[in-house]
Amino acid sequence: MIKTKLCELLNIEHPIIQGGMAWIADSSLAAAVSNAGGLGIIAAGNAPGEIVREEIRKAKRLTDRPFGVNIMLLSPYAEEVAKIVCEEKVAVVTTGAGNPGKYIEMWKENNIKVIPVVPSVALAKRMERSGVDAVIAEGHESGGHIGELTTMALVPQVVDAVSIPVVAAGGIADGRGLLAALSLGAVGVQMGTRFLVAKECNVHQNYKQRVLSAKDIDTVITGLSTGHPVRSLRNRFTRELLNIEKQGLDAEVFEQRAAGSLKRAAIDGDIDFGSVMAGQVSGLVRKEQTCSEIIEEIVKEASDLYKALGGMVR
Ligand code: TUI
Repeated sequence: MIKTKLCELLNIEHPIIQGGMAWIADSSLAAAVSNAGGLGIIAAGNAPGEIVREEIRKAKRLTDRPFGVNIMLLSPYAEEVAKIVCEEKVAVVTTGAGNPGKYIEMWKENNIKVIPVVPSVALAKRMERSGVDAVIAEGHESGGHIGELTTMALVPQVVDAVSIPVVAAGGIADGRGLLAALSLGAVGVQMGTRFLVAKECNVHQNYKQRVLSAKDIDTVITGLSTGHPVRSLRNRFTRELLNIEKQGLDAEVFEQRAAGSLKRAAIDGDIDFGSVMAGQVSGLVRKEQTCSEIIEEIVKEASDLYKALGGMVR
């Protein structure tokens, strides 16, 4: 057993949050993670509010434990989803890809626990001043939309800069990662890639297999030149995007080419011409397991390792 402030804050058994993966993290995955004692998250992504409401209601039928909704702030529907989580009395909101400042008061008035993803110390401090409950410090190793700093460098700097709990994300997929995160001063971890291959995850089987067979060096970053860097597994689609960037074509051509690409891979299973977003830990993720097996294995690995280290350090 590993008990931290995060377990108390969110009323969960294990200090593990599932990452909010657009087009991937639905009510089935979120409820499975919550039923396994972690915090499951439904990703709103670019979905209209009513679709998200339906997923929230499905999750409530699948679990009586707390779960959360991730709001992707670049979405045209972010504002309506921000209101719907209040109407549906969701326990936790996480945010990504922007500053959620203008919604925080409304969420806190509705007793929602608010945990934004931050890529920097500056945003972590701003979020603390706005009254959030915790922050997720997400490193460059993550899949999807990424910041510049690595988890190893970012997490302890955020821990030193704020007094609220800090969750570590990016490059974490097993018990070693969980224990390392706790050593950096985090109160828990958020993991996306490991849960992407969970049995209860409805992402297309081609996507799962691509992650399961990935090597350490298979991820690549596109979009650095447009200001929206995204990490995904190298394929014909990323080669084409990088070519557009190399030719110095304008951001509009790039965005047009990228639009709909995550859905193409995650729903349609087109892993050649779609965007297979995944973290650098893809090479570490080797088997499809239930969410319960994943969480139990990680917690056991971290606590066994902690005991073994206790014998080594004098
Ligand atoms: O949000 C993510 N990961 C994502 S979102 C996503 S959907 C998407 N698809 C294509 C292009 C863009 C998004 C896929 N993966 N992770 C959390 C995260 N948030 N990473 C970095 C940030 C972040 C960046 C800047 C958070 C706040 C921020 O603030 C800037 C500001 O306005 O101060």
